[in-house]
Amino acid sequence: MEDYYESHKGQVEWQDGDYTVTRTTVWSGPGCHDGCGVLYYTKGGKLEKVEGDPDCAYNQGTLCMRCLEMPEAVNNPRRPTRPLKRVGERGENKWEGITWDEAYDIIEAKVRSIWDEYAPESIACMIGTGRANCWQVPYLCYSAFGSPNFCLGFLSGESCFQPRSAAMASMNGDFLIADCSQQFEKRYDTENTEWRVPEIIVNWGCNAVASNSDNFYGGWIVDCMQRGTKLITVDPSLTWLAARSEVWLRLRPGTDGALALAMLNVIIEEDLWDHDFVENWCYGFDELAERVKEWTPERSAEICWVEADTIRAAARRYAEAKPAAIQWGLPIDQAVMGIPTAQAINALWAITGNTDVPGGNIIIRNAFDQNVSYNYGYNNLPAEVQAKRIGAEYPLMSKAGFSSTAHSDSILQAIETGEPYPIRMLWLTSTNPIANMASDAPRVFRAVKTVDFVVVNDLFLTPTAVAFADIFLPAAMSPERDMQRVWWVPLRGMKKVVQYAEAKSDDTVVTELGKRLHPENFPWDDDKGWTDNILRTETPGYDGGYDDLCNRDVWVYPDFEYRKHEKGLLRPDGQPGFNTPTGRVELYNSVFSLWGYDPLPDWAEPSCSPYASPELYEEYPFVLTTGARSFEFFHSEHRQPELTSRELHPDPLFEMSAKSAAELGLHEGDWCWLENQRGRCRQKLHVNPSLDDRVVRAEHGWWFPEREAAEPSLYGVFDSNINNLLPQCENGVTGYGAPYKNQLCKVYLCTEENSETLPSLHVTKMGGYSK
Ligand SMILES: Nc1nc2c(c(=O)[nH]1)N[C@H]1C(S)=C(S)[C@@H](COP(=O)(O)OP(=O)(O)OC[C@H]3O[C@@H](n4cnc5c(=O)[nH]c(N)nc54)[C@H](O)[C@@H]3O)O[C@H]1N2
Ligand SMILES: Nc1nc2c(c(=O)[nH]1)N[C@H]1C(S)=C(S)[C@@H](COP(=O)(O)OP(=O)(O)OC[C@H]3O[C@@H](n4cnc5c(=O)[nH]c(N)nc54)[C@H](O)[C@@H]3O)O[C@H]1N2
Ligand code: SF4
Ligand SMILES: [Mo]
Repeated sequence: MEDYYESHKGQVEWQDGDYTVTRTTVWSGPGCHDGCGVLYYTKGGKLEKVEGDPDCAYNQGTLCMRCLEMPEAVNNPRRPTRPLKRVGERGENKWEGITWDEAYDIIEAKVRSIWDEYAPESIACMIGTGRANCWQVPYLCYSAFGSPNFCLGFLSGESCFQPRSAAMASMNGDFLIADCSQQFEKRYDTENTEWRVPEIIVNWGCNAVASNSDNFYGGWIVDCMQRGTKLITVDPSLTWLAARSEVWLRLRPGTDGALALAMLNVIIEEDLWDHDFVENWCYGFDELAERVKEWTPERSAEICWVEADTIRAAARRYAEAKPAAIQWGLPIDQAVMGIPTAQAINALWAITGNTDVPGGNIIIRNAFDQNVSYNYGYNNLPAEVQAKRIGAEYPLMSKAGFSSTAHSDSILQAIETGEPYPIRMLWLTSTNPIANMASDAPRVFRAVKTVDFVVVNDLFLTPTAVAFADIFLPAAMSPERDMQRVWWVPLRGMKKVVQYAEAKSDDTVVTELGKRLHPENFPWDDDKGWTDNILRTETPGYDGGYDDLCNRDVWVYPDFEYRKHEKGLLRPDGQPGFNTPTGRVELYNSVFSLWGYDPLPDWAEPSCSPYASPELYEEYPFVLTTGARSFEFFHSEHRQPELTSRELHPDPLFEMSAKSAAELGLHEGDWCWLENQRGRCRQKLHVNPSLDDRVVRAEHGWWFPEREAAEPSLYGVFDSNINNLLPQCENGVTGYGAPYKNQLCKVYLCTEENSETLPSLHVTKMGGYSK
């Protein structure tokens, strides 16, 4: 077999018997945050097989199951073939097939009437996470509709990577990620790169082998382990990585901030910090030291349900290892204290001298300084329209370019109250909020029903599409798209190899609609033309266009330097230092103090917890964490019964310890109700012997494409929806962070009597939950 791949080295396309083989990059949909190198095998206009590209340094021939099974999704009989117009009531699932031109006519007329009768900002555009439309839809919002209101699909507190990003950007002037050599095409070759194997990697609330989150491929951690790296894992559950760790910190969900503060305490009290880096490159160390004094391991041990000596051991091991990297995940964001927790963890790698060193946490930007993201096209908006962005009152969100989305919870409130102004139209691309993204699904269900006009652009008819869409637009999948892909490195080409019915790519839809509304902002002909434009005008370090990237390079790695702060590579003025007001890593955050926020890391109890709400805890005696990623699913995707993913994971699962299950008389596989003061849902019990007896871990994103689409069923979307139990609009003072991973619940067996009214009926027809 090796000869086969050797013989095609350097080729972008070849024949293998009846198959045409194309070397390119995959990127949603179906979704994922990553862009692995693939070989697509097509025959007779159909995708038949996908292999990992052994020559691509990113994934080195490996693939997750979801890419291996991609033909099942691409050729899935449930995919809508053409644009649809709603003919019945919302929720009746009655549609008429229309042409793309008819769909654009209807949308254009609606947009123009909103422009005339209200204002462009009454249109809001939302997307899901990290898929191949995260610059296209912002551009549509700002540069075609003329609205500043772009955000994720009701993601409460923007709590997916944005809290961590905003904390990092304000402390360091840049983003940092764990260094597993991913920025070098030569990868683990320590003779020819400056990279060093991390002595320790901390998996902090991140199960990267399942999630591959934020363009970090989990397999890299395993590659490092094979080269000697030891692990520390911070997770309530004994994950695959936790089980292979030197230290496992089984903390109570929602207490990461308290743990990080205690680790800082140990490192400072025991003089394990890097004096050279702190004295030369950090600002506010004394204030930080003063703040963490009270955070003794004993104090945090009580809060976190982890032994004080284990906290000490982890702090010492991390601080003494050289180099050491922290790979952190979503639970940091998904807490009301998300921002201060991220500050604390960032301080850990700063004071131990692991900032931008080989094998530490490196400063990374997009390849060739390409800067198209959530802010792409924002400058086409007049200043007075920018000022109307919903959420502009949160300076961390709206000032200094740390992030440029509207505030999702405030958009929900604007829909509900008409304040500060009404939202008349919603554009939803690649998001299925009532199945998944919204933390309070029933509340969002009721709110979106009241919006005058809703467009849903998706791969499948989802519960969101059936419940709200006036127009549905069928989206092209990954092998049906011509575009480019960047998120950190490398820069990658994406080449179309098949066409499904009338589906169109997100780039094509945005271009065609944009040309009707603001042609001056869309000076390219089509998707390839747009990609060409981005490569030639927004990617200063790259010398090619679409054709060079897709047909010559496939992927390109820019040069990479460590210790950029020493070399004057970070600041616009070319001086050494970090791109912050003080030029240093701000342990004491000077812009936070300017805006009236606490400049130092801190922690407080989640509002629903054994200690903050003891009366609730009496009734709901489990701490509930939700949404840990599985290998089979990407959020609400891959639930179609034709997919191997669904075959291997047919039912929604929640986990509790064997002891707790026994005490409640429950057994593996029992269908149970999970319930709290807000609502309930049913999932199947999977005993997880590693959990603390007081903790329950439940899945998110469940709907059942095989069930009735029309309401009240709505594909059973509320029946097993853990987001019946979560609040919306409970955010940190910065607007960031939400308690997705720290709630309370009780658990009881499903019986015929207590299952008479299922949640989907209760929510869709009886106005139930989240009152
Ligand atoms: N297969 C798959 N991959 C995905 C996704 C998917 O749906 N499926 N989603 C993508 C998205 S958008 C994201 S944001 C990432 C998220 O991916 P990750 O950052 O890995 O986050 P999670 O999987 O939510 O949780 C990681 C681990 O945190 C543990 N945990 C739960 N609560 C807490 C807590 O309070 N503190 C700590 N320290 N740990 C806790 C869980 O037990 C779990 O093992 O994954 C991305 N990748
Ligand atoms: N309880 C709980 N809830 C959570 C989480 C949790 O941990 N716990 N995690 C939260 C997080 S971090 C996130 S990021 C959100 C994610 O939420 P979303 O990103 O909104 O994920 P989905 O609900 O799966 O919706 C994505 C939709 O996009 C479609 N799609 C995929 N690729 C494409 C494409 O290329 N083009 C188009 N047009 N459509 C496409 C899919 O078919 C799917 O219907 O969920 C959040 N919800
Ligand atoms: S990380 Fe996994 S699912 Fe994502 S692109 Fe790579 S192989 Fe596919
Ligand atoms: Mo996310």
